[in-house]
Formats: sequence, C-alpha cells, structure tokens
Amino acid sequence: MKLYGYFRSSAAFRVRIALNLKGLSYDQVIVSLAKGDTDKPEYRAINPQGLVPSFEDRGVILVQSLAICEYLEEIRPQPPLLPRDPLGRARVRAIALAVACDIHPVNNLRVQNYLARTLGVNEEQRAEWYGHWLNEGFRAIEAMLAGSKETGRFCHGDAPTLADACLVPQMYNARRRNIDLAPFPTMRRINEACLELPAFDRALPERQPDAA
Ligand SMILES: N[C@@H](CCC(=O)N[C@@H](CS)C(=O)NCC(=O)O)C(=O)O
Repeated sequence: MKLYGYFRSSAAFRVRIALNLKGLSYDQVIVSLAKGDTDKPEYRAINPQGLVPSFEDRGVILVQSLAICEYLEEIRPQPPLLPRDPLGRARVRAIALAVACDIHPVNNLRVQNYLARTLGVNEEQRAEWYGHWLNEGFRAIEAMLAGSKETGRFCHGDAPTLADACLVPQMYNARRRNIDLAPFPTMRRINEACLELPAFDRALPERQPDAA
C-alpha cells in the first residue's frame, strides 16, 4: 500500500489516521504542495484532480480521502471506522462530511491561492474568509456533538470513527491558523481524547518524514 501525501495535508492526515487505526502498514510518497508537485504531469496522471491524497493498493490508484477510508473499512473491517447500525453510520458520515465537504474545500490551498493571485484578496481578508467558514462549520459540528446522546469519549460512542479521523485534522489546521477554539469545548475534548491514541499521534503532520 502506498499513500501519496503531504505532511500538512489534512485530507492525507485523515487517511493516515484510518490506516493507523486499522493497523495497516504503508509506504509514503511525498507530494509537496509547497513545491507545486500536484501540478506536475506525472502526478496529474495519478490524480487528475491534482489533489492529495492518492492511494495505491494492488496496483490500483484510489483518490478522495473519504473513498479511501471507506475502502480500508471494507478490506479491513476491524476495528470499525463506522458503527454497525445504519442510523449510527449516517451520523458518523454526517460529521465527517460536515468537515470534508463543507469546511475543508472552501479553505483549501487552491482556493486561497485563487483569492490571493487572481482576485487580489489581501492576507487579512483571506484570514477573515478562512475564519468565517471555519467558524460556521465548527459551530454546527459543536452543536451536533454537544446535543447528542450518541457522543461519547469520541464523536460517536467510545471508539474512534471516521468522524474523528476528519475532525482532528481540521482542528489541527484551525489551531495552525490561530482560530479561537474556546467556543467548541466538546470538539476540543474529543480532539484531546483522540490524540492520546497512538494511531492519531503517529498521523500528526510533525511526525511525517517530510515535516519541515
Ligand atoms: N476532497 C478531497 C480534498 C483533497 C484536497 O483538497 N487536498 C488538498 C490538501 S489537504 C490539496 O491537495 N490541495 C492542493 C491545492 O489546493 O492546490 C479529499 O478528501 O481527498
């Protein structure tokens, strides 16, 4: 198994967490966002979207972090990343998607670059953009978590799931951008519980071979 990723990529971070939780070993291929590797034709041949992560198993390339995580769930069901009951699965997916579909894409590097280089949006306004969409998303996730009896030590019950694998990288990213996380106590508590687990700790950006 081969993960094409970058230490700071929160989408690759999700997959590293899933691989570690499943106890799967993998090789890492560094695709540097800082050096523009995702724009190179050889990488576009692997991933036409020019995004990380990509993942290779049995000679086949998979893209999209959540599709990769669900693939891992299917080939290695234990320990599960999704609960067994359909309602629980839908809840876990909803939290994961609230991060992966509604927060992450609008704050992605290429969006930030477009704002800066094409639309001439200055740094202060870009920080405002980031904070706005992050806070919008986090307010909703905090309410989803704080208001549900399904929330336990982790986002769903007392074992980590796909929801936690999405939450932790986004929290990490928010901290890096100096977002005030005080209004999100449930998320902070869950984040801390996750980071006590070696699977999450080993997936941290600073533990990766390409960490600056
Ligand atoms: N929906 C995709 C998002 C992947 C993605 O946006 N990756 C970022 C890094 S976290 C990336 O490659 N960004 C490059 C860019 O924005 O130019 C997934 O979940 O895999």
